[in-house]
Amino acid sequence: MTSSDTQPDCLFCRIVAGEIPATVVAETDTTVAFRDINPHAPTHVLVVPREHHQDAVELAEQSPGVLADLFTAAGRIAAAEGIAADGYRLLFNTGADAGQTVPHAHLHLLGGRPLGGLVG
Ligand code: IU
Repeated sequence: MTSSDTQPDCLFCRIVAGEIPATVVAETDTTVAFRDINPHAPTHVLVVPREHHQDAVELAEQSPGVLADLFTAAGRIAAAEGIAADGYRLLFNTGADAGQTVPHAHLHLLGGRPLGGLVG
């Protein structure tokens, strides 16, 4: 699958379109951010591009400015959540072995507790 504006059978495209409910915490012209339904930290927000791209690398190749927008949005959300000073984690799972379950690029913003080191 390559990119397009939306994919009708994509869960996150449908959240972006407002067809599936989500707890949206921030929106921009290019991004939507909503709380993860299975949070791994007190703050666990997914920041997604409105455009459909299957993963972060495809997003970087096809819309690098939108990739940057995801990070800018995440930083603003971290500040709004009150976790910017203590720190937070930003990560993309890319592909099956990384545990990517939704093939629409999404930046995880995690914080609100010490997160420890990365584990496999
Ligand atoms: P992953 O990087 O593809 O593993 O992350 C997908 C995330 O999407 C995961 O943390 C789910 O809990 C989350 N999620 C969601 O927030 N809302 C949903 O309807 C579904 C998954 I399905």
